[in-house]
Amino acid sequence: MYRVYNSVRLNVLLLRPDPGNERFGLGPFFRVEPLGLEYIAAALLARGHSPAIVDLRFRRVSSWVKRTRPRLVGISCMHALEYDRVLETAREVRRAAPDAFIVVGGHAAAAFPGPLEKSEIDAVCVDDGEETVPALADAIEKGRPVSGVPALRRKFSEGWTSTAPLADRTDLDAVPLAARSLVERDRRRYHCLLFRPVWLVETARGCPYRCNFCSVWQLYGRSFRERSIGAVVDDLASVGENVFIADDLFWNHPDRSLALARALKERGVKKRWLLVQTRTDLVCRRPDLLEAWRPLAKDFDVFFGLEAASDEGLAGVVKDTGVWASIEAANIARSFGYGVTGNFLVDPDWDEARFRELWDFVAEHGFQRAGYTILTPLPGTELFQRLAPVLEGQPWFKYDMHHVLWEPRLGPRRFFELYAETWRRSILNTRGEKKLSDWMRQVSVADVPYITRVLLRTQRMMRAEAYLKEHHASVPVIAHEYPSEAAPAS
Ligand code: B12
Repeated sequence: MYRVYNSVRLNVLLLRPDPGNERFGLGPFFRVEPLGLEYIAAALLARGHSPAIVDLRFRRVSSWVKRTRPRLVGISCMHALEYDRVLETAREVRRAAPDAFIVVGGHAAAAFPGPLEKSEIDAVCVDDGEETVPALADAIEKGRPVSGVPALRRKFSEGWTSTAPLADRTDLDAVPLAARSLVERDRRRYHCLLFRPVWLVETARGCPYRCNFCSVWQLYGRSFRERSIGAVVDDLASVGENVFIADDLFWNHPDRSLALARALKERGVKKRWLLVQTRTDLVCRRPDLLEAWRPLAKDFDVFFGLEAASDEGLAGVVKDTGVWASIEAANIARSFGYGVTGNFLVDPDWDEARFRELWDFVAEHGFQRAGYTILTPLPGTELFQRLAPVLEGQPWFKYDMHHVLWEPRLGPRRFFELYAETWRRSILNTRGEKKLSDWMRQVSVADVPYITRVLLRTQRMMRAEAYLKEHHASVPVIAHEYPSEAAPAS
């Protein structure tokens, strides 16, 4: 545990950039707090430093640089689609604070730092940030060389080099609680579809499975780490009533999951809404976990990586289970009163028959609440390495799993017509089974304008032309919009 200092030592500004591309996919409906930065901020506070967190989806960077006068600036890069926007943010910081040290970290930065090794950035963190960022702040404050700080790619006169790795994977209990107070000013802006405000909570990190499209297990070497039950109970007891659990694989450790459910009940924790992500085969093996957890929230959604409508499709992405599990897990979850949602992958290699197979599967098993992403080789995966020559020159904003990075087998027009038709069969199509008016009945009057805006935005996923327009773009189309209600409060 860290020593607690009495005096403030270094001003550190932690930035969550605007991803620049939330035109498709989950971005518009899921806007969540920068939890990784909040854990780093808690580690900095425990070492006597003075961190501020600024979410650039709602605020402007230059005024916050002026206000906080940081000597160290950390920028998060969670998704590969954000690389260019992160570089742009670093340039803005550099202009406003020429002497600040700029470090980038977060999932995509750690999994594949190459695109960030540019002159505007000083270092990239290639592991979790709770140990590295405070060590970096200490080094900068004391004028010690950065080469002694672990888990960095760092810029030096002749290029970029790596510092020593962390001795061990960071113990998640080293920083038991995130510094949530640093983002409270934006709390009302964090939402997941109908639920607002929303809190993001992490109980465990990593995944031991090996799906070939996922960069998480490849970054963490298939490890799985847990926060202690006491820390999770304290955290869940302190946050509000709508909670998205960030864990890559919830319920992975059954005994601990049962013990956690018991401890939460004893503490009297009950939420309005909970969302967890997990695997279908795990639910089939252990329905008792779902039974134990269900009373902990009024509405409880479970998100499955459904991926494919056939065993062959699942084998193709190394899912290590069959479609029988998708069907059975959905039945089990529904029988306990869970909302079943999930995601299917659409492969640019598909012919028409594969689309129809997916539509039939969705209709037969009632998966209309699922979403659809295009199979995309994400940096940090073996798939990406293998396809690197084909991917050369594609702009990063296209790595949002709603673009294709090479010509699809059916040609772009037909492919996107069928992809848009796939989305039209989802619950998000306001011209489909669930109309805009049905959505409105589920929200408070005050939330009607905002839900209408989000839903209208998602309708572009049902229009082939919207995808085709971007498919032909070879340079990033970066629109910097602020939601009208959230004029930058800087
Ligand atoms: C929450 C989440 C989201 C949320 C919110 C994201 C947001 N816009 O704020 C939503 C649901 C919107 C989302 C959307 C998408 N997501 Co997402 N998401 C996650 C998830 C599940 C959890 C992240 C998290 O908060 N973890 C908990 C915190 C505590 O951990 P952390 O963020 O990793 O932070 C630690 C370190 O990374 C590091 N760190 C973090 N920031 C910084 C900064 C500095 C300076 C330093 C030094 C260190 C550092 O230290 C932190 C503390 O240890 C991750 C899974 C994952 N394991 O990363 C996927 C993940 C990041 N998402 C992914 C993907 C693919 C997407 C989508 C494309 C999916 C889709 N279907 O559309 C969209 C893209 C949206 C968009 N257009 O921007 C992939 C990214 C793959 C890649 N290489 O690009 C991941 C890894 C999931 C996966 N299994 O593949 N996502």
